Order: sequence, then structure tokens, then C-alpha cells
Amino acid sequence: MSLRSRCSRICSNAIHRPSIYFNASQTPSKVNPVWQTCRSVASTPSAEKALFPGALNSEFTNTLEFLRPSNKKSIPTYRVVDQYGGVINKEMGVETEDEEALVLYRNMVCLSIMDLLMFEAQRQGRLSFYMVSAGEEGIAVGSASVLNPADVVFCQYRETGVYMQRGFTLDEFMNQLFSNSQDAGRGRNMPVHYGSKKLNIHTVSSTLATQIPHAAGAAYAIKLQNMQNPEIEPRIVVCYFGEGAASEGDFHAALNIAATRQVPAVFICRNNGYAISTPTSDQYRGDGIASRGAGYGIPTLRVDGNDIFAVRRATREARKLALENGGQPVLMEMMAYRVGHHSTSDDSFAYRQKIEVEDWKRRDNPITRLRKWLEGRQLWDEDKERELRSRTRKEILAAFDRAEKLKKPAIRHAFGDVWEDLTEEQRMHVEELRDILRRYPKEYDVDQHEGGVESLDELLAAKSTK
Ligand SMILES: Cc1ncc(C[n+]2csc(CCOP(=O)(O)OP(=O)(O)O)c2C)c(N)n1
Ligand SMILES: [Mg+2]
Repeated sequence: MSLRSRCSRICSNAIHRPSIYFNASQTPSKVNPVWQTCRSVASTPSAEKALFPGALNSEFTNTLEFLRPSNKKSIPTYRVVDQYGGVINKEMGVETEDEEALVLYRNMVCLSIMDLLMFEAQRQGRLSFYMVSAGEEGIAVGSASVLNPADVVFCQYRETGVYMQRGFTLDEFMNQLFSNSQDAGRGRNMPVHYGSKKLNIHTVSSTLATQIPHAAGAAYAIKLQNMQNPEIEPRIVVCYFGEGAASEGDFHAALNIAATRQVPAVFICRNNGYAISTPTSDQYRGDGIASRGAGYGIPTLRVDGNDIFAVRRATREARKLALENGGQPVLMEMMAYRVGHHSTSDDSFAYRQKIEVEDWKRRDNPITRLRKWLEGRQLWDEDKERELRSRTRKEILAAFDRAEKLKKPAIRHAFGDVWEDLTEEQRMHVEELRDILRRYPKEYDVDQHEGGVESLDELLAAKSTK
């Protein structure tokens, strides 16, 4: 079969599957999916460019020269302000109102205080686990600040600032960290695995990089929704991940399908130099994660993650780009340094020098950089800083106390939200668990759970697990 006829067959198959494009309840209108329009591949014997189907714009050459990335200049890092808080392009400015800059600053400070307090709470044995964002607050808070609330977000785990900026409350953070009865995940996840249906943020998954193909798939669905509902403001998907996650096959599969399907997704890689104890030098040989964007045909930018204004401008532009021509993915590599340990289960001084961390803390930091800018505009001073820190600390501790006092979720929730009704096998498990809990009351403190062991009686008596 010739390439042209194979193409037209593929296209006509795709176009004649209206169920893909239309909601069954809607009257179908004719939609031509531009990204699936076939490009015919033809060439002439005298053509100067090789129109091979696998490389459409390649010119012939008689110079035998290998492409050597090591001879190329590194991809530059986009900045708006320098490390002293000075604006580099005065004409352009920072495109941020003073009041908004103050909100961003307060959120970053709140995040950093919450991190310190929760890290200590884990050390005191009051929380089982925690992960801090130190050094990466600007990436999360800054990027989230220019998204549309309807945009759908997929996080890794070090993007607490995204939740905070989108309106996740201190109580919601604490309820999840304590896995108490108010936790939306009903205590089924580890701490920091936040999620919020209301804020359009999918729940964090421990399995590294799985959020990236999920995001590509969601962006494909959103592309179709954007096409079907042109009267509704189009939205995008934003996916965060670390440079370590980019070493997983999932990253490559996701970016490739996002590019071939031209989906409206912004992929934000936080390159903080480490994947737990593995430094970037052991993770890749190329020019970071940004250099991979070109390989997938995706517009790409490297950004200074310590510069919240650069993060904002880059994300705003990326969002616009992602919606151009019905959709296209965009990749951004946001550079930072992971100042904290990987998690409360890690001691990073086993694999890096303390001086390296101290050096980074002194050299650059998204919070101090914004503070310098605010001070330069007479918007901030030592008194304001003291007042903010003391007030924020009190608010966090008050939410912490409230959450710590609440009971754990009812034990019956361990079986819910999988099948509509208990299966025979589940019923056996519930009965066995109930039996064990009743037989060994000294071993299991069931009273800390809402409804105690009786919640299992209710479950067995009820028709549905909901
Ligand atoms: C599939 C899978 N492999 C390994 C792990 C263990 N693990 C958890 S976090 C992590 C490092 C991730 O590094 P990076 O993506 O750079 O994110 P960072 O922690 O630096 O923010 C690893 C290897 C996991 N959770 N899932
Ligand atoms: Mg990392």
C-alpha cells in the first residue's frame, strides 16, 4: 500500500469515529481535527530536501559531521530579576502588581514556615512523614499564580505551593497530613499526597512519573472538550515533575504522545539537582531536561526557578502557546536547588557536603530574592517580616492542633470506593478484620477511629460501601 493511501485510510478511520469527538448528549457538529490532517509525502528526483516520511525538512549535505551536543552552547536560563532583586529589563518590568507580589511573598513564607514546623512534627513522632519544598517555593507558587482555576493540574509531591496558591487551606493540609476523618482521601494515602477535586488538582501518586502520561491523556481529553465547547474558555493541563522522574520511561512516552496528538499541556520540570541521593551528573549526560524537548518537537524554555517573576512570565507565555492552533505541548525546565533533605526519611549529608547546601542557601533563594525586590520598592521591612512570620506560625499551629485532635477515618473506609457493593471476598476480609480487632483489643486502638470497630458492623449491614 502506498504511503498516501495508507494515510488517507488512517485519517478516514479517525474522522469516521464521531464518538471520539462528540458527547453523546450533544448534537454533533462537523469538526475537522487539524492535528490529524494527513500530510502527503512526495518528492522529486531533483529535490534539495529529503522528503523521507521520517524527516520531512532535512537538506542533503556532503559534509560528514556528527551532531555533537558537547560542542553546542548550553540552553540559556530565562531571568527577569537578578539575585539582588534588580529588574534586568526595566522597560518590561516584572508584570506584577505590588499587591499581588505581596500575596506571592506571603504564600512562599507560609509554605516555608509550614515546612519547618511539619518537619519538626515528624521528628517529634506526631506525623509519620513529610517532604519540604525549600528552594523550590518560587516554582510552585509562581507558576500556579498565572494559571486559570479551571486548568487541570497534576503534581509530583514537592509542589505544596501549587495547592497553597490555588486555595488549599491550612486545615486541608493538616487534615491530610494527619489522615484524620476530615481528610478527603480518608487516610488512605501517605502524608503530602494531597488532592483536590474543587481546585482541579489530581491526587499525588507515590509511583514516580505516572502523573506525566496521565496528564498527557487528560490534555487530550481537554483538547477535545475545548473543540466541542468553543463558547467555554479553553483550558489546559499542567504537569509538574522532578528531573529524576524524567528518567522514567513514562516521561518519554508522555511527551511523545503529547507532541504527536498536539495536546494543550504545559510540562513543568523542577530540576533541583537530585533524585534522592542521585545527582544529575549520574542521571543524564545531555543539557538537562530542556534539551529533550527539541527531540519531541516541543517548544521548550529553561527558567531560573529562584526568580518568581521569570517563572510567572514563562508560565503565562507557555499557557498561551499551549492553546495555539487548537493545542500543543510546551516543556519548561525550572532550575533550582533542593535545599532540604529529600524527605523526612532521608539524611542528605550522607551523600552531599553540608557546605554545598549552605552555599546555595546563601547564594540564591526564591524567597529572599522576592524580599529584596519588595524592599527595593519600599513595600517590605523588618517589622513587617516579623509580624508576618509570627502570625503565620500561629495560624499553622492552630490548624495543626485542630487536625491532631480529630479522630481517624472510620475503619470501614478501608474497603470503600472500589466496588459499589462489597464483594464476597471483601465481605470475608471485613469479617476477619472485625474478628481480629475484637479478639485483641489491647493490640489495636480502634477507638481513635470514628465509629470504632462498630463501623465494620455497619458496613456488613449496609447494602453499599459508599
Ligand atoms: C517508580 C518509582 N521509582 C522509584 C521511586 C522512589 N523515589 C521516590 S522520589 C524519587 C526521586 C525523584 O526525584 P525527582 O523526580 O528529581 O524529584 P525531587 O524529589 O528531586 O523533587 C525516587 C527515586 C518511586 N517513588 N517510584
Ligand atoms: Mg530532583
